Order: sequence, then C-alpha cells, then structure tokens
Amino acid sequence: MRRLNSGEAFETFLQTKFVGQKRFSLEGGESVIPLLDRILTQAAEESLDEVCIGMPHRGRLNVLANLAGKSYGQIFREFEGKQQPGSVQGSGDVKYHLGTEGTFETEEGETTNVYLAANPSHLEAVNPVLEGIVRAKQDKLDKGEEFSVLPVLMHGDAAFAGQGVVAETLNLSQLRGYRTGGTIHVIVNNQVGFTTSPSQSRSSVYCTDVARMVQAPIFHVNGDDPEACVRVAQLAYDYRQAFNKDVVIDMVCYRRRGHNEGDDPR
Ligand SMILES: Cc1ncc(C[n+]2csc(CCOP(=O)(O)OP(=O)(O)O)c2C)c(N)n1
Repeated sequence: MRRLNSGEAFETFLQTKFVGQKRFSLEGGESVIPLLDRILTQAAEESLDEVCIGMPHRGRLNVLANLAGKSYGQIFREFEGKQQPGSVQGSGDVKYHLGTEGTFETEEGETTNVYLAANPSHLEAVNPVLEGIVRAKQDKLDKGEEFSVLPVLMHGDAAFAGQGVVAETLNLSQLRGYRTGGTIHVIVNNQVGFTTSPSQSRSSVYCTDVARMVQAPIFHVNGDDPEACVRVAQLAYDYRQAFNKDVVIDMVCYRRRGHNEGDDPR
C-alpha cells in the first residue's frame, strides 16, 4: 500500500510540476511498483546478493525513485535540465536511459543491492546485455548453482511480442554457457504500442506467447488488482528459486496518457 501510494504520488507530482514534459508515465500501470516491491523484498529477506533490472522507458523514473534508491532531488534536477555537464546527449532524454546502482531496504530493514542497467532507446536490446551482466556477477561470486544474483526484465506488451531479441534471449536461458538461474519477466501490458492496438501488432493471442517456446509459466494478472499482482510476484519468485527457470508475469493494465506526455491521449 505504501509503495503503491508513493508510486502514484510520484507520477501525480511530476504531472503537476513538469507539465507536458516527457516522462513516459506509468499511470494506469502503477501496480507494477508493489509487484516489484514483493520481488525485491523477498530477495532481501532471503539475502540474495543482488537484483539486476533491465527495463524500457515506461515507469523507469518511478522504479529509480521508489525501488532503486535514486533520490527524488537528483531526478527533479535532471528534469530541470541540470544533469551532468559531461552527459553525451544534450537533450533531456538521457534521464530515461541512465542506469543506477542502489540499495533496496525492506520495512524490517533487510537490504539487497539493486542494479538498473543503462539502456538505449532500442527496445529489448538490453535483455541479453542484462543477462550477460548477471552471469558475470554470478561467475565472480562463484557460488555454483546458487544463482544469487536475480535478473528481472521488464517489457512493454508490443515490444515483447515484436522484437526478435526476446526469443533469442529466451533461447539462451537454459544453456550452460549463458544461464542465469531463471529470469523474472514483467510485462507492463498497457494494451497499446505507441498508437497501435494489439490486433494490428501481433498474430498471437497473448503478447507473452513467445515465452511458451521455453515452456515458461505465464501469469496473466489484472493490473487494477494490486493484491493479485503482489501474489503473482511471490509465485513467480518462488518458481524461479525452486526451478531456476524463466517465468513471466503479464500485468494487464491501461495507459492513461499519450505515448508520452507531449502527445494527446486520443
Ligand atoms: C527496436 C525499437 N523499435 C521501435 C521503437 C520505437 N518505439 C518507441 S516506444 C514504441 C512502442 C512500445 O510499445 P510497448 O512495448 O507496448 O510499450 P509502452 O510504451 O506501451 O509501454 C515504439 C514502437 C523503439 N524505441 N525501439
């Protein structure tokens, strides 16, 4: 409840304070914040070494602020265009691409490290990069089959169905040379890709059908029911820990605004 409130308050604040500025809001899909909170809390309680997240632009600022421990001050400064002068991209767009490293803390004070990979605009390209980063971290820890670094990949519904690299990365997931002990995939399924409806962007029934190629369990959950989202997050986490295989959560929600805040939602 607390995470949901902070997630929502964060979006409302930015919408009021930085009118019309691009932020790729999470409005309509805020339940992903308590969903991720469950995964991170569980990881902290079970003393996993780290949770590594790869994600697209949508909801990124919210995840950075509410889960990855980046300060509000830093994010607002970036909104005001006062980011590092050394930044390669002069435009304010850099804020959706930057990664971070932080600490996640549970209500009881247990902690785990959180790593958010930097990503380019090219959707889903971060997937194999994140897996490689996780695999390298696991190899360095040298804990054998413990897989104590947990990869979490977030996706948009259109991108998950549309980008070939999703299938390529799933295909690597069980190979000795590449495996990372199971990735938790979270799809923020707002049922639109830019301006394209599902009926015009995929031939499969579900946006997650590509994950059936590795027989991953797929949970379809109502994003308007945060408690259900938290429950499937727990199930997905438990599945990953028990079987060390990929698992998918398809959180069906909506998008309140346009693709970004410069667009008319119509
Ligand atoms: C590889 C790639 N193709 C196209 C684009 C242009 N593009 C940016 S956002 C977007 C729609 C993505 O829709 P979805 O994955 O459902 O995420 P949403 O924005 O709805 O959260 C597209 C096509 C891109 N960024 N990367």
